[in-house]
Amino acid sequence: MIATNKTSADWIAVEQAHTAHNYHPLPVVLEKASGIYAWDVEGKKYIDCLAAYSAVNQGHCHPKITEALIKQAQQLSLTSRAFYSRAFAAFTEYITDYFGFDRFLPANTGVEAVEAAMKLCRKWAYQVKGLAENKAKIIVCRNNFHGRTITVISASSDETARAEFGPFTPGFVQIPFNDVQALELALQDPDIAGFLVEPIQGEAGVIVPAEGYLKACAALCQKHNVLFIADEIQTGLGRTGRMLACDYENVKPDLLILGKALSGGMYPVSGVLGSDEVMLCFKPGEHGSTYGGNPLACVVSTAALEVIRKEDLSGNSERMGLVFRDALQKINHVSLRTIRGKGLMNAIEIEPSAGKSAWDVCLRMMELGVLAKPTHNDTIRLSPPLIIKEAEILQVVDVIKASLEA
Ligand code: IF1
Repeated sequence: MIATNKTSADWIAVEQAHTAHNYHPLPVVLEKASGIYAWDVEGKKYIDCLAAYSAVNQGHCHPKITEALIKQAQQLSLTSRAFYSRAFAAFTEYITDYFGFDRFLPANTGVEAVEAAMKLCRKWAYQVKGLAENKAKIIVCRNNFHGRTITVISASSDETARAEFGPFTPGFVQIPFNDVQALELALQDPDIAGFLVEPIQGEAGVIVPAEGYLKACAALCQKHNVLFIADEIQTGLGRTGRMLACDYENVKPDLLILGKALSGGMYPVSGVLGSDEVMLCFKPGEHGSTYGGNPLACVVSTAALEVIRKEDLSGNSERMGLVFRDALQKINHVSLRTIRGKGLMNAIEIEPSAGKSAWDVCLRMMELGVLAKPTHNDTIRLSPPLIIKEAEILQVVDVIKASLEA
C-alpha cells in the first residue's frame, strides 16, 4: 500500500471524482477488516453490522478462507470450462452433497445466478412442462430484490431500480409477498413456469412472512407443476439461523440460488442447485461464463462452506438473533418504531417524527463505532457477521441506544 497522508475526506473526494455515483455511502473509508471488525484510514475501529450485505457471514478475511485463496492462487486460478478441472469437479460433488441436490450450475454474482435460474426455468417449461415457446411466465413478489440486470429489474416493482432502464423483459407476473391466495390465483394461468421468491425480503426491509407461507407456496407450485425457486442469496448460509431460510419449513426448492457468503466475501461465487430434470435441460453451448466454476472460486467456496458448518454459524446466528432482538426491545425509545428479523438478519424502523432520520442514527452509530446503513426510508438493516459473540452484540445494542438518545 502506498503510504499517503490522505484523510478519509481526501479519499471520499477522490472516489467521488472518479467513479459513477450509483451509491451514497456512509462517510467512512475502510482500510482493513478482520472478523466482525473494520478499521478506517485514520485507524478508527468499528463493528461491521452490514457484513457486506450478508456476504461476510464468516467474518472478514477468515484465515481458513484466505489460506485457501492464497494456496490455490499460486497453483491454478482459471482455465475456463473449455477444459475440465479437478477443482471444479470436486466442488460440484461437494456442494451438491452439502445441500442435497443432483446438480450445481456455477456463476459469479448473485444476479447472474438469478438470470441462470430464470433461463433454466424457461427451458424446463418448454422442454418438460410443454409450454408453447416464448409463452413461459415467472411469478415474482412485489418489493422483491433479485439484482440489477435489465431482465431482473424487469421483475422488480421498485421504481428507483427501474426508472429509465426500459424497455423491459416480458414474462413476469407480480403478486404481493406473504399472500398465499394471491399465488393460488396467479397459478390459474396455464403459462406459469416458476415462482421466484426471497424467503425473507431483504432490501424491502427484512420482511418476514407468516409461519407456513413458504410451505404453502411450495405445495401450490407442486400442485400446478411450477418450479419453486428460492433466492437465498441473502437469507442463505446461516444468516437467518438455519443453513437455509427454507429449512425452517422443511421446504426443498426446485431451484436454490446462492451467492454472497458462498465465498465468505473473499471472491465472487454464486450458483444454482437443482434436480437432473431441470438442470439437464441445458445442452452444451446453451449457457456459460468465463469465470463460472473457476478453480479459485471452487476452493474458496469449499473453505467458506466448511467454516459455516464447523463453526456452527447457523446456531450462533439463531442464538445471537434472539439475544439481539430481546435487548433491542428493552431500549423502548420513541424513535425506535419496529424491530424485526430472524437469526442475524434484522432491521429496525426509525420513527422520523421523533426528530431523527435513519440516516442521522447511522451517522451517530458510526461515530460511536458501529457501521450500519439504512435501506428504504426509515429502515436500518442490522446484519453483523455470524461469528459475533453475545458481549459484542450487546455492545452494538448499547451503541444503538446511545445513538437514539443523542
Ligand atoms: C446493491 C441487500 C440489495 C440480493 C438478493 C440477489 C442479489 C442480492 C436477495 C444480487 C444483492 C445486494 C446488492 C446491493 C445491495 C444489496 C442488497 F438487500 F442485500 F442489501 F440491493 F437488496 N438476490 N443484494 O440481496 O446479488 O448481483 O449483487 O451479487 O445492488 O445495491 P449481486
